[in-house]
Amino acid sequence: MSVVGFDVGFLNCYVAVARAGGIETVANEYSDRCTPACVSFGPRNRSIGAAAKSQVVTNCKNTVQGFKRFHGRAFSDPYIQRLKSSLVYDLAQMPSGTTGIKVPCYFTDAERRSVVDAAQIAGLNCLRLMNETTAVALAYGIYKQDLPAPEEKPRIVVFVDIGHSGYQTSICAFNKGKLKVLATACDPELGGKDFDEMLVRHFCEEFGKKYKLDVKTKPRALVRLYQECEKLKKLMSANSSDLPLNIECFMNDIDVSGKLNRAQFEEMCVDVLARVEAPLHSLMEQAKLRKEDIYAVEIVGGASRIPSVKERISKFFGKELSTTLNADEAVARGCALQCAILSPAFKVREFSITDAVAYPISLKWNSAAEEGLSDCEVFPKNHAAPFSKVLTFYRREPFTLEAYYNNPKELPYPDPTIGQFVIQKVVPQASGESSKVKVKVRINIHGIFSVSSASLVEVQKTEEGEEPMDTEQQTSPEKEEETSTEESKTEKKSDQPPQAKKPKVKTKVLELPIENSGLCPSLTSPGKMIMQDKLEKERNDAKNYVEEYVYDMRDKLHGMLEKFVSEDRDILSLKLEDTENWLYEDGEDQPKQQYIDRLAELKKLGLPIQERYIESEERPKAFDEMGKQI
Ligand code: ATP
Ligand code: MG
Ligand code: K
Repeated sequence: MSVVGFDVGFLNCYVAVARAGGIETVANEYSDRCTPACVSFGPRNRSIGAAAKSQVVTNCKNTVQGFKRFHGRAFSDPYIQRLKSSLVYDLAQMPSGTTGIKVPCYFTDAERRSVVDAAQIAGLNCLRLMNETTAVALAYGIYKQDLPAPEEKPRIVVFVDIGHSGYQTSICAFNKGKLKVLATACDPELGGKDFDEMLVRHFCEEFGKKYKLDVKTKPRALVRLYQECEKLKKLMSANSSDLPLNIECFMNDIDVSGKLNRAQFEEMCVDVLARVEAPLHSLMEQAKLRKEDIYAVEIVGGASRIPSVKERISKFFGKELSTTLNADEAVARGCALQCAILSPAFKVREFSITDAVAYPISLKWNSAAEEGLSDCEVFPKNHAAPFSKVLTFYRREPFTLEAYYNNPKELPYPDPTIGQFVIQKVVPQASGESSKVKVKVRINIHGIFSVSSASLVEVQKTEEGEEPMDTEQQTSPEKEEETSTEESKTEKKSDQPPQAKKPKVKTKVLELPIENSGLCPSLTSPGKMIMQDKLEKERNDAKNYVEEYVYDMRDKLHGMLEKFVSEDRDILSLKLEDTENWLYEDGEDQPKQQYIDRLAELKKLGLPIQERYIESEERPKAFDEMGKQI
């Protein structure tokens, strides 16, 4: 058994595996530790990673990159609409209203569910879906030997991850054996891509003037320009002098060239750079800490290498940044560490992680007491997660709880709905009074919200003298808390008989079914694509068998089988040649069965020859055997 941590980035993916000796970032089939987050849909099958990336230019319409931010988004989402124009491939609206990428598509559902589903489809058991900066925090903390003792003042560290598409920060408190995320802040639309965008815009303009080229009209040229600009951006991180950008046969057979230096680059990126500070401000404000309280600021993510980005962050905190973690691999390594901790197969130092709720969650419901809606914030911002809470309602009939993000302004999505949960089979008490209904809401280890269970407490009058029985059990390993909803409190006052006259009662707990609705539907038939890839492989294999047989048999006809061919030699030779030609012409691209049939035809001719050969080989041996027996 092995446990693996994945960092699925917008641009790049990293995979780290826990081994006996520690965490190791693994290389892909090209011996590269970084795998492009890229899928290319060919006419018959998919290629993934580096193989797909190599088709970005040739198969640009069907090669998808940067899909990380599309998971679970509605097609009408302004983010999608804004991005649409800058993408080379086409986006489409799925029947469910979510965003599909126009190639065989399989993305729907809200992000986390979608990722957990995707992992399951890939045959992986997702132990924990982690926030990137939390994974980084774990990778930082677990090896530190000098963390303050549990009762001491915690060590405060800020983590900053700037990738290709997004910028996230968190502030964490460390003590020996544990970390707690105090606050998080992000700009989900600030990353390396924005710097690329500025460069592309600049060169489009320049080439427009200099060569009269309208680059935006040619997707292929645009894709190449993006690639070159990204390279230039990286070079500028290490060099401040003038650097060239040359592309041969760029458009209309024209070679283009330009140059740029870091100072010019920074000037054209002032607006982008200005956005670096806002999340840092928010972070400090939420955590209610002073800059002096911070022990270190750790930066990771590819775009954290841009000198002017580093400068801004460093200036904000008034301290040198620390880069003790591997900027590219820290997320994957942190995830692998978490898996190793969670897996019984590994002995790892215990390290407890308390994450923070990024977006506050509320429930609303139809009030039984008054007309109208009531609501309650169940998980405020920065509330510890994972976590369960039990809410108490007094009801006579089934009711619906609607979960939603209550601060849509800070949400990266325009739709704040999480889902509706119908608590079914609620009935009044035998006495006609409302029943006490306990509803458990939770944020699980993946950060996914749900109304996870509901139960009705049935009150039964008991024989005199019998003790009331406490049937409530806490089984959840997660932190749990019990609260009453406002409504239940008021009902409690009016509905319940005065304490003094309280008869001896026995309670029985009935589990109630919950129906989810409004949650995005699960992923659609990716099995079909896995099937397609499998069939394509089988088809290729069948073709290869024919080819192999042709070459093998031709060799043998001139070698070991030579003595055993008679008039059938010419027929077979002809047939082999014929098949070879067919393979390069009409037979290049045929259904699997065609290859199987061809091979069978060849074998029908070849087999008698091979049999004669085997017989002649076996005969002397058989004589030997007989001789021995006599
Ligand atoms: P995200 O975290 O946003 O989903 P990601 O994890 O795929 O994206 P990273 O691999 O962390 O992103 O970073 C990729 C970005 O970093 C790209 O924009 C890349 O051009 C940029 N980058 C990498 N190295 C450098 C460098 N030396 N200088 C400037 N930018 C760099
Ligand atoms: Mg990343
Ligand atoms: K373990």
